[in-house]
Amino acid sequence: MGKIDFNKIPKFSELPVKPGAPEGSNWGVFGDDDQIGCFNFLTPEGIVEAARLVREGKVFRLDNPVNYASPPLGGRAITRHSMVSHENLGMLGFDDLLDNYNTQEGSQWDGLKHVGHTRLQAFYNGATVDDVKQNRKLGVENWKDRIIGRGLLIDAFRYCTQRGRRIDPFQPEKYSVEELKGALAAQGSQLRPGTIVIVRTGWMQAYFNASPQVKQAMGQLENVRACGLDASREMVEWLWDNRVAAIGSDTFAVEAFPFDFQDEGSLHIRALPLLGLSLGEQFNLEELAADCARDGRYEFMLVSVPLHVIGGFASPPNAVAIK
Ligand code: UVW
Repeated sequence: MGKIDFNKIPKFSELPVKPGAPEGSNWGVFGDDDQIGCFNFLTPEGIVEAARLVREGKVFRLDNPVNYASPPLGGRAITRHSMVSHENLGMLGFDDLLDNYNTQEGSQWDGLKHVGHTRLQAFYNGATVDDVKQNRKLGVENWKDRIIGRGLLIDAFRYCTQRGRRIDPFQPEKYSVEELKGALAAQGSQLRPGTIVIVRTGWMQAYFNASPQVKQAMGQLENVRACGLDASREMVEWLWDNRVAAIGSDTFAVEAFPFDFQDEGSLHIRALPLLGLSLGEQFNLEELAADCARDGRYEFMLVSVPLHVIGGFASPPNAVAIK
């Protein structure tokens, strides 16, 4: 894919552009060999623009520490951190060992290999199950230097609760496109092509304040309850037509959970295999959101450097917002 001309990217209503591609898919838009999907919207020019948003040198880490959720949500493995000593070599030196580490144990970007289209048995851009299992396509190594650009926080929780909506983050309550637009307008923020959108739903704050019993229960997938984005066609149309590069959030699955894993209307299916739009989950947005509310500036430079794992299915974001 050469230099991107945003004006030539088809609208959602014009998709699909490739004969035989599924409805609601952008397969082929970035080329038949493309492996990064909507991260194509992040460009060198966009990085330069994003760098201009750095004015005070304030840095906010967006991922939680490994093992922040104890136990990890939904049955994912517990990472065992131990030490390797080099004292036997006459050196006062140590290494880490991380055993049993699941790249989705906590804060994470869902990679484009993470979820495919079950009925079609296909992943983004038509990659096959074998392509994915044999590490031929769509691994997170394709993102190794791609997730840098303009970030924009949409504090949907703040906006909605200030207007009187009572939200229980531990219920599968949904934020609509209209509410996201309302929050943007209230913040004075604008979506621009090539933005990494980060939505604060209030879930992470609720988790931090939850009792040990509630946290223990959410170690099992059947007990996880989480608010999130409405997974409607209108939502993905809005994201695509605004050339959103990725959508992160402070909730469990970006979309409200539970959702039916077979449901082709879920955001996991509409976004990952059909649009190559990565979902960022369990981000910690609390300090960033407080700062944005304080200074009224909701945009920043976002730098996220995923693990450089060939064939990886997902990655912790290793992300910072810089203002
Ligand atoms: C789920 O829906 C289980 O979310 P994830 O993307 O973490 O698999």
